[in-house]
Amino acid sequence: MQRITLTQFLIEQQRAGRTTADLRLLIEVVARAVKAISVNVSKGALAGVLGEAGSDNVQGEAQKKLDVIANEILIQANEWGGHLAGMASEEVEDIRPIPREFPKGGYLLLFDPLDGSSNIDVNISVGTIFSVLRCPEGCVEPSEAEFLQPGRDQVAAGYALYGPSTQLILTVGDGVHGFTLDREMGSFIYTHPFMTVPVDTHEFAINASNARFWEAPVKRYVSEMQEGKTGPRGRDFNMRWVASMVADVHRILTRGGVFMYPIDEKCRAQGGKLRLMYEANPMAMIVEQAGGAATTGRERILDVAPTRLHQRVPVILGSRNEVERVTRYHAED
Ligand code: FBP
Repeated sequence: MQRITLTQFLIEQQRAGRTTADLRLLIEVVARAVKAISVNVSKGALAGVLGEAGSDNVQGEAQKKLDVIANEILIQANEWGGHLAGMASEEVEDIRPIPREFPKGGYLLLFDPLDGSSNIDVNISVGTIFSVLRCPEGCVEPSEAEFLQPGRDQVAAGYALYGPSTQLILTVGDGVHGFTLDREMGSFIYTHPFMTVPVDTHEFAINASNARFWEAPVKRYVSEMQEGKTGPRGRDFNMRWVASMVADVHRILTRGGVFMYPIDEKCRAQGGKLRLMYEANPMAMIVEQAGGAATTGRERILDVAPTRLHQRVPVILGSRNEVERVTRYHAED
């Protein structure tokens, strides 16, 4: 089979009118940054990049050295790129304007530079998640308000998975496509066309150590699966939890499943655990584009009206029939 690179794929998308030249070039800049992050992640202790950075991020979480390195790599690459009006990062409190010395573009980029930070020092897969929005017409100096657009207005979303191989998973609104980094060529090769999430599954992912804090609908849903054949579901289920959202979602894109980080008594005050703008929204767009579903338990994630840049939301996503079932349990509650 002829090997197609990410560049060739994106040019084909542009020729078919499914993306603009600027969006294509923006995605290429993000892909280049991902390659540089992949090199740092894979070097680990050899490059002295493991462990704490000695600083906290806007969420009050201790930053890992790789959180800071990945954040800097993405910011430097994209502020120079010329396709953005502004950026927002999990690691930075306010939006990041494009410095005056660089040309500006019509897009807004939001990202979680290194997802799954708790797994970095134990050599388990981590990732980068990104979301692309249009900057409102006529706005040259966007403020936080311009970024607060519902997820359904994303023009592109993707994630990189730094695992045994480095992969880039992408949607520009025409299905979900996967690329694998060929380290010798230094190029992403098109390896997973039109990824789809099976509508049914026997696998669920949730941090079960929070069970005592869950709301009744989630307790009901999970206990029915744990009862397996002997319970109302009449079949057995298996559980997986990597604690890197990117790795858990990638497994679901590859073989199905349902991922849950629901609201519970532990995270209710902050509205949830995962961040809407650069974790939930991009993953929800990808999962929906792959035929799956994504809700907060009560609302479609892509319809949530954002109110703050770093707001958190409950997340339930994956195989459509399971997401619809647990969402129905919330409605029945
Ligand atoms: P960050 O690492 O970007 O802060 O992401 C949050 C996250 O690590 C997700 O990737 C993952 O799904 C979740 O938190 C794990 O939570 P927990 O530690 O409760 O299992």
